[in-house]
Amino acid sequence: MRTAIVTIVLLAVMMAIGCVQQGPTAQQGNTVEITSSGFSPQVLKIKAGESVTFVNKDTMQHWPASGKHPTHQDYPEEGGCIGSKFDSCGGVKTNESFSFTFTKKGTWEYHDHLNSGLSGTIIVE
Ligand SMILES: [Cu+2]
Repeated sequence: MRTAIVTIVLLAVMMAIGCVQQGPTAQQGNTVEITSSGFSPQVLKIKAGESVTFVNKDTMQHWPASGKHPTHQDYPEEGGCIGSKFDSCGGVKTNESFSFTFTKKGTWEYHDHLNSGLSGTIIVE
């Protein structure tokens, strides 16, 4: 009985430590905010396999998509709606977000398809 309790407590402690260690990486949160002045940060460096969440903090809709306008094929993965798979496939509304997982290494420029003057870069290492 006592051994069982000790085992359970040990397991709980190990799980807690596991969570603490995983926390910073799991919740590192590669986030790009979109405001009326554009994407922030302008350049974001991540590792292959990580995802980036684009959060719209503006009152207008924004459409993150691979550069370059109008072909949108810089990011070399097929899919999406206007060229590359790196494409929110529509305007992201206020306080909504779009997440994309980057598996290809490289320097990827993207833009707001609804306002092609706004752009940013994701560097995947
Ligand atoms: Cu475009």
